[in-house]
Formats: sequence, C-alpha cells, structure tokens
Amino acid sequence: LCYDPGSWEGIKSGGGGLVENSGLGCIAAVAQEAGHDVQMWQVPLNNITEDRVLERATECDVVAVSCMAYNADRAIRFAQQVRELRPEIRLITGGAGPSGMPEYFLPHFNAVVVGEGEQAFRFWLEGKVQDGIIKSPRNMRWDGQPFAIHNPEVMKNSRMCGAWPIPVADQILVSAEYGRGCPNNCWFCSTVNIMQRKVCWRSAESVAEELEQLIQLYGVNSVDFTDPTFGASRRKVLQLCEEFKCRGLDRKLSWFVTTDLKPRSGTAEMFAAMRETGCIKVGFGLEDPSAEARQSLDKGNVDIDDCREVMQQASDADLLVRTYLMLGTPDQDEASIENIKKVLQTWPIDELRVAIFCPFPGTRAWTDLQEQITVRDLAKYDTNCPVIASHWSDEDLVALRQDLLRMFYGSANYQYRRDARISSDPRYQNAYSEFETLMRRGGYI
Ligand code: B12
Ligand code: SF4
Repeated sequence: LCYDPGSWEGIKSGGGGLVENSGLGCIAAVAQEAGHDVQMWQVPLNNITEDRVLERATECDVVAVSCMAYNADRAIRFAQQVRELRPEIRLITGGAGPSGMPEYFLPHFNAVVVGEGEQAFRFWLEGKVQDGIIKSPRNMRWDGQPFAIHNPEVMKNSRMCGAWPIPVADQILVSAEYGRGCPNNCWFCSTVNIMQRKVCWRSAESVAEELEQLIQLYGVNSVDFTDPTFGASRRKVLQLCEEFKCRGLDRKLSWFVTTDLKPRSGTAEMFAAMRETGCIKVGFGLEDPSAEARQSLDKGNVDIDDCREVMQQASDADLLVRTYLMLGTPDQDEASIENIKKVLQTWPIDELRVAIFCPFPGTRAWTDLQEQITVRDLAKYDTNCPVIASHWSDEDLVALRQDLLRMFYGSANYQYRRDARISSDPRYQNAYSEFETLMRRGGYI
C-alpha cells in the first residue's frame, strides 16, 4: 500500500492547489512492475478517511509512505498504528520530509529513503539493500523511465487554482515529469536533498505517449509539470513542443510549468513555442526582487532587470505569469516590502503566491538558522506559519502576506492584465471568476 497522508492545511498559501503526488506514483509503479498488487491512497484527494486507509494497510505486506516535513508526524503516527496492529508489516518512507531528516523517521520505519526512490525501493523490495537509511547513491539514480501510476480518482479531484483557460471545475489534472534535477542550489530549498543538480531528461516521445494514454483513459485536459526548472534546456523544450504538435496534443491539453529566471539565449522563442503548443502559464520563483536578498538566498547571480526581462518574454508570448514570493526571510525589512510592492504594481505578473519563509530540515537554511528557529512543531512547516524570528512579529508577518495579496489582486496592474486577457479570449471570464471566488473564500482577496 502506497500512502500520502496529505492534509488540507498545507494548501492555503496564497490560493493553493491540489494535485496528485507523482513521487508516490513512481514508487507504486516500481512495486507494480515487480509483480506486487498495489493500491495507492492520497488524503484528502481520495475520498477516504485515514482510518479506512489504516484498515487496508493492515491487509498488506509492505506499506510505503510519502511525506513532506509538515505531515511528517502524521506519517509517523500512521506507521506506529500499522506496527501496533500488525508488527510484521514492512514499513518504508521517502519524499521531501524523510530526505531532509531521515533519523527522525527511522525509529518508526524499517527503511527510510533519502533522495530519489525508484531504484532504492526496487532494491529494498528485492532484498538487495538492507533496512535502515538508504541513501540513493549514483547507481541508484533515476534512469528516466517513463512510468508513474496515476490514480484516476485523485486526478478527478485535483485542482490547480487559476488553471486558465479551463475553469477549475472542468479540470482533469495530472502531474507529469519531463526532467528531474535542478542546476541551482538555493539556500532554502529542499529539492537539492532529493534530486541531483544535473538535469536528467525523459524523451519527449515518452512524455507525449504517457499523456496520450491519460487523455484516452481518463479524459485528462491539463498537466502540471513538476520539473523544478523546466526551461533549463531550450533544445529539450522545443523537442517536447514539436512532439505535442505532431500528435495534436496542443489542442487537447493546457499545461503549466515552473522555471527559473536565468536569461538564456532563445528564451523568447522557447516561450512562444510553449504557448503555441498548449502551455498557458509559467511559474517563476522570484522570492524577493531585491538584489541583496536574492544573493543571500543564493538564488544565483542573476541581475534583477534580467529577471523582469524573462518574465516579460513569457508575458509577451501570451503566457500567464505566476510569481512566487517569500516573506519573513532573515534579511527582509520594511524597505524590502516597499520594493516588493513596486514590483507587484509594475511587473508583468498575473498570479501571485506568497509563502512564509520556512527553513526545511536538511537545507542549508535549516543548519544556519538553528538559533533563530522559534517553532519546532513540524506541522507548522507548511509555508503558512512563521517558524523563525524575523523582522516582524508572527501576527504582523501573516497580516503582511494578506495585505500583499490583497494589494496585488486589487491593483490596477492585475485588473488591467485580467481585462486584456478576457477581451482577447472570453473563456478566461469563467476561469478568472472561479479563481477569484476561491481566493475570496480563502480570505486572500
Ligand atoms: C508538485 C509539488 C507540489 C504539488 C503536489 C504535492 C504533492 N502532494 O506531491 C502541490 C502544488 C499541491 C504542492 C503543495 C505543497 N508543497 Co510542494 N512541491 C511540489 C514540487 C514542485 C514537485 C514534487 C514532485 O512531484 N516531484 C517529482 C517527484 C517524482 O519527486 P518526489 O515527489 O520528490 O518523489 C521522489 C522522492 O522524493 C522519493 N519518494 C517520494 N515519496 C516516496 C515514498 C517512498 C516510500 C519512497 C521509498 C520514496 C519516495 O522517490 C520519488 C521518485 O524518485 C516540489 C519541489 C520539487 N521540485 O521537488 C515541492 C515540494 C515537495 N513542496 C513543498 C511544500 C512545502 C509544499 C506545501 C506544504 C506548501 C507549499 N507552499 O506549496 C504544499 C503541501 C500540499 C499538500 N497537501 O501536499 C516542499 C517540501 C519541503 C519539505 N521538506 O517539506 C518542496 C520540496 C518545495 C520546497 N519548498 O522546497 N507541492
Ligand atoms: S531553482 Fe527552485 S528547485 Fe532549484 S534550487 Fe532553487 S528553489 Fe530549489
């Protein structure tokens, strides 16, 4: 049994989204390929209670749990309950949480995988590696295999807010992976605990084939690529766009990617090709627009004007621009906020996500900030709760985030861009309305 003990709490940051856990799908696929009967559950996306999953778990031989830091204690509680009920069941865990703090999980699981899980899990199932902390070494790296199990019920319930131009209610969303790995090494990021820095790509054909199957089987119409830096290779992106075009997927799918803000030659052409083949939105981790802040976050030596230029290129290609910001980082103060406000009023931004800074276990930020950490309860490590002492009180920081979101969505910049979209394609009207209703319900606007 493969399980993700999700929870709704982690989904509130500035609009939020819900999508299947594709890492869990990769693990499930390994077990299935090895001939095991596999079931996969994700709370709350599967309409199932944790108690019911527990009942099912006790009928299995192996229970594999995927989690982040914020649901680490839920994952551990679940493992403890399984052990109490049937001590002979073998328990294994992996994902962003266990990869950053394997020792924390070890007393409750037979094995804890650090990093990519496919090979490590396969070898563990075959008895080729022993119980304990399994660090995914070089020869256990992902080999670009195109499989991951997708859970139809989870897909039906998946929601990526603001998935324009498809209104949220009509969405059948799936996660997909083209490349794995991130060439950057941001100070606060957990991804570096999981993936290597060299990006390893699947073939464009295998991604397109997988999506074709998912369209046929489940009527999927939107795709969230989980690649940390989708645009790291223009050549690979153009290959994928070409493949989508040849197979007519450009007319069947809307897709969304996240990429970095490094200026690269040919980026404008790459964005144009993406837009032409169904990409609707690109997310950028700006985090903080001040050059000093970006330097201390180790966001790479990219000039802030170049960051704006990359976003402008995406916007010029008619892609919606989603921007991620972080609040409450150690160096931020009032001047930083003024700078952020200026950017929000003038840069080409269509959608904003604001996270409260969180030093995830296992990151450099976690090590460096040990003395500033005020909250040790991991359930709060979901980027909605302040967990370090910052320039603001906790209440003020949360209020500041709300103010920034309200300011942005009430700004002339946002309204102007929104109205321009709707007049260019009336289908945006419904999508914007649904998105704004969700934002209002969440108290973000
Ligand atoms: C897609 C994504 C989402 C999606 C889907 C989340 C999900 N349920 O999977 C959405 C948008 C919903 C989301 C939300 C959140 N996310 Co998110 N997300 C990502 C992202 C960009 C990609 C994850 C992914 O699919 N990767 C591809 C798959 C193949 O890799 P993987 O999941 O790591 O799985 C591999 C290994 O980890 C391992 N593995 C995983 N599970 C298991 C289980 C077993 C048994 C084994 C053996 C191995 C194993 O093997 C897998 C295959 O190699 C990562 C950043 C990143 N690039 O990794 C952040 C990331 C995972 N998210 C993060 C966070 C904090 C969140 C939120 C809490 C808050 C927020 N602001 O977004 C919410 C929580 C929502 C929820 N209820 O789950 C953090 C986690 C940090 C941490 N240490 O806890 C990350 C690392 C980003 C970061 N800030 O550094 N997220
Ligand atoms: S670019 Fe994104 S995924 Fe890569 S290290 Fe930085 S924050 Fe992490």
